[in-house]
Amino acid sequence: MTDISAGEISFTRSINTELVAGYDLYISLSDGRNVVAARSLTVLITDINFPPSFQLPSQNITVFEGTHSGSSIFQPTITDGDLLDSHTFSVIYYPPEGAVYFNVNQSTGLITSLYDIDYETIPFKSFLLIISASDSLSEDTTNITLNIQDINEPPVFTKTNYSLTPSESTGGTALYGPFYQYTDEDGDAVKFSLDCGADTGRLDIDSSSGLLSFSADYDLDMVGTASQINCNVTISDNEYTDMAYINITISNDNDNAPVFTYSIYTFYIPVTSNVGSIVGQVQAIDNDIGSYGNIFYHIALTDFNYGLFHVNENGSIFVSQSLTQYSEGSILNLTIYAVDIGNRQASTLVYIVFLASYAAPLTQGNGIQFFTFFRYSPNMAWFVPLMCVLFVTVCVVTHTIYTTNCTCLKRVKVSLHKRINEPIPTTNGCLFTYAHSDSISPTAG
Ligand SMILES: [Ca+2]
Ligand SMILES: [Ca+2]
Ligand SMILES: [Ca+2]
Ligand SMILES: [Ca+2]
Repeated sequence: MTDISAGEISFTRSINTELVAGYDLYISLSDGRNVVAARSLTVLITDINFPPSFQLPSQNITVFEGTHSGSSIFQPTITDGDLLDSHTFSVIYYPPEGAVYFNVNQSTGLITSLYDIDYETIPFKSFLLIISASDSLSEDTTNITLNIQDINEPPVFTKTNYSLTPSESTGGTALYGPFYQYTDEDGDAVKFSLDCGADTGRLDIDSSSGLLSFSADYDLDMVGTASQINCNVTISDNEYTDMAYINITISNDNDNAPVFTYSIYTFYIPVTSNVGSIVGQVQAIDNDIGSYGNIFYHIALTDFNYGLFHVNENGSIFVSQSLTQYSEGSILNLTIYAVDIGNRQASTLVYIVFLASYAAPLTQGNGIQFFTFFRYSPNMAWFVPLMCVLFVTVCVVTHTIYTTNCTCLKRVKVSLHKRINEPIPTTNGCLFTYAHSDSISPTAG
């Protein structure tokens, strides 16, 4: 623009950011009536400022999870024709929370992290940074989008030693544990697997929960069954694994009730058995190892014959009261119980048969007691009367012979004074010869 009266030429605006190297000015002069032809004036502008310029107007940058605080993320590239120009960078964040996590260096434009980047906890997965660079005369901007990239992190046991104390049990029984403590930052579902060495087949593991169960009957009462199993348990997110240790101590359970060797016992004793004498012995077996296998015998209080007998700790039955009120051949019965300390029990029936005469009691219950000739009641029924009949018969015969001989002697004495030297026939055929003396001697007739 010119000053119309003086013809002075001046700037109408700043040429600090002028990018045109020169202008031709065409100047004409007028007195109000005539105008002379215009002359040109060329104005050259020196030392033009070249503005800064980002290489790309926008870029997408991946920021991996796990990037540590202070790490360099991205350096935007800027060009400036004025090689000596320095630039100042500024940034606007979208969302504004980006300022918490990222920084743009004012002098260099370098983007760095201000935080350990954790995909799972960072509230936004993408940030837009509008970065401006200025050489104090001009500026340029670029849009940098930072995308947070998840990475898989390994599952980790936060507790690595576990112990379980299940009782022996049947196959399929859950052990209700262990209650694992582990993390997977990604929230991945982990899979469990188990290695118990030679005992691996004894346990099943639920691959999703890690809970254990017996794969088959686990019976500590079987000889050679271990009461301790040590296992490694592994979790996997399909890429990474971690391991923990399980110590399993199986405790003995009272899983066996006593069982009597025989369901019925029969013992034979005389009614004259003394108090305290043994009747016989019953026996039960409990397959549990340890104290659960200990057996106690007793006769129920409600048993009709309770009080007549008692049973000791090894199953031997004894007479507690006089039994003479019972008749020979009669039978009493008892119910004897075998109980373990867990109150599991069994019972057996005992018949006590009263013999007519004493026979040594059998101390071992063999269930069926085999009879001897004298123990078998029917034998006694005919044997005793037969003996009586034989005895009477012998007595009668002896008596008859004796009395016959005496009769002969009496008759001889009576006739002695009447008949001398005359043979005397006897009723049973005996013949006496009278001698001249007083003596008499019988002869066979
Ligand atoms: Ca993971
Ligand atoms: Ca992750
Ligand atoms: Ca038992
Ligand atoms: Ca047991």
